[in-house]
Amino acid sequence: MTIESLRMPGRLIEFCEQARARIAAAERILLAAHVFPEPDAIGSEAALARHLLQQGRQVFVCNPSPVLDVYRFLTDLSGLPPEHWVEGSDRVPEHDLIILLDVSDWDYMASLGKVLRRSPAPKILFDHHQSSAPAGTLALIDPDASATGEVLFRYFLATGAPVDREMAQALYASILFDTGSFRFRNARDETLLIAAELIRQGASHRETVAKLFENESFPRVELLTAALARLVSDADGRIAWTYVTEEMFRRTGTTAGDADGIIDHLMTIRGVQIGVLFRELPGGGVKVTFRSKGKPNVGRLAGALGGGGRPTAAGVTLPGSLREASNRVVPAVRSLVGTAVRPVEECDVSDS
Ligand SMILES: [Mn+2]
Repeated sequence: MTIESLRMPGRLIEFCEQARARIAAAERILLAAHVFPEPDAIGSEAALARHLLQQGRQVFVCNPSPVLDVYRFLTDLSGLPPEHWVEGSDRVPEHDLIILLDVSDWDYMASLGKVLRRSPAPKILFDHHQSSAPAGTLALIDPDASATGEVLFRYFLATGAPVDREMAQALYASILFDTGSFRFRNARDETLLIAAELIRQGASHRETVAKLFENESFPRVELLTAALARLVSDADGRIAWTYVTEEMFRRTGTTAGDADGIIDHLMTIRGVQIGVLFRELPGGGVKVTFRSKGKPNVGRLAGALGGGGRPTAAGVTLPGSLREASNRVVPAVRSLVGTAVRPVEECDVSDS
């Protein structure tokens, strides 16, 4: 298999033609991703921003929540001045085209989603989640792709767009992050082929690993320590779950996004099929993140709760307290791994 032999389905060719037409007709292009943007979202934004700058477009990136400092190296790759990376829904830059990355659901964009949804500008979407595109969006969704970065690379390949060293670096970070350093099952032969091509184009594997996985701040590790101190082994070891409270964020000087990655530690435990992380959100409500090693479909579970995601990685934001969220979610996870639902009292959380 060579990079030239990557599947080029008819829908990709058709998408590329229409996307190019929409981009050609737009002067000011706005890129946006989901809440708590992580390296797949940010790396995709950076690579696409750079591509659009090379096409002489004016580009802004507007995310629902801030980019964490540890991921700033990705925004630097975009070639955009820092003031072109904005957040929140208060001052959405003027635009005549919106390109959504790594998100197919307005609800997963907090208040920014409400604003962008109402915008009369045409919309394009690149995503890899098992989901359907919002109405009126020209979408390229490949649920088999490991990352949105992989979907974008195919777009660049199909349109003959040059991928420079910075774009390669940003896309490599997308893929490395969303495959868990090629550990998850979404790391297919084509993923590795694309990763190899990105290295050939100048991406550094070692540098990306160091920046993504050997770059924790002390407060983040303190938060991890607090979360692991509350770790619960459930359903005879098939479920591992824990939680982070507002108090833990305050005490360690971290924010909700700093809890990203904690769930990966739960999945390192032998016998665990599903990991669940609850995090209290500053504005109220609880973000619940699910991981599965394969068989139990947490995407369906999250969907039933009003969220979404892939079979092995999904999430939902629930209203109410941590206790209410865990009382609702833990029994549902237990039934997913085939254990009888126990009384809710047993899955209570406490801050003591
Ligand atoms: Mn992704």
